[in-house]
Amino acid sequence: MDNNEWKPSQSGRRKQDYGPKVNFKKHKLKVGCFSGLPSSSLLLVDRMAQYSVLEDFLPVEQCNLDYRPEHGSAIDPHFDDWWLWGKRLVSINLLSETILSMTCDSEDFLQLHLTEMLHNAQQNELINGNSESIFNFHSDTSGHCKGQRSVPYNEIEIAIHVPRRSLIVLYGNARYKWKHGIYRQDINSRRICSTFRELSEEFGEGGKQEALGKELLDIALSFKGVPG
Ligand SMILES: O=C(O)CCC(=O)C(=O)O
Repeated sequence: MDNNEWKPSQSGRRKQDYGPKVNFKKHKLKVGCFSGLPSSSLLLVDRMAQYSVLEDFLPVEQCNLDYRPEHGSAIDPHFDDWWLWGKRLVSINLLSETILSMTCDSEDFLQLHLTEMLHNAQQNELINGNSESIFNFHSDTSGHCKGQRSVPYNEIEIAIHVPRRSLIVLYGNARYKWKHGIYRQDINSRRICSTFRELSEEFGEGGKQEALGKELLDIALSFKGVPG
């Protein structure tokens, strides 16, 4: 990757983009000078298909992001575009580990159920008497102690440890309900992330823009790309 140019991006990141030309605000998409994903990704994309969740995953875009602690690199919590990109976002995490932070703006409540481990911790706290109870305890009809707590989604942050050289797929609620982001304090040394994106249904079989979708896929999967 370092043999190709890195372009400055937002929040202290640099990027290399292999993908079509897009105007997200106007919902306009064209081939532009897109020449395909890079040849180095052929093996990666092949390997992805070995996982059932990615069996039919056909990316039309690869975006490489370069994060460095000395540049304060980060990415604010966000959703990836819903009009253009499809149901799965696939990222490969390179050079160093990080934490992917997931947050949700919903004012609904999530019902948390006490696990055995939390139960034990709670018992310790009760015995030592040094912490306030965070769960409401009650006994069910069989006399077992149960703990539950309702928490607004917007007060929850899920920290996902992302090891070096791992692949993560965001789909379902992780794609459409929860935002994802990376805080600058979670970049401890240079980190590169390659994100692969597929097209949405509008560009698939039977969709309004099927022909453009097919043209883009043919280019992407020729693996002859140079960064745009
Ligand atoms: O660096 C990452 O793991 C996340 C990248 C990301 O969220 C994006 O490119 O939209």
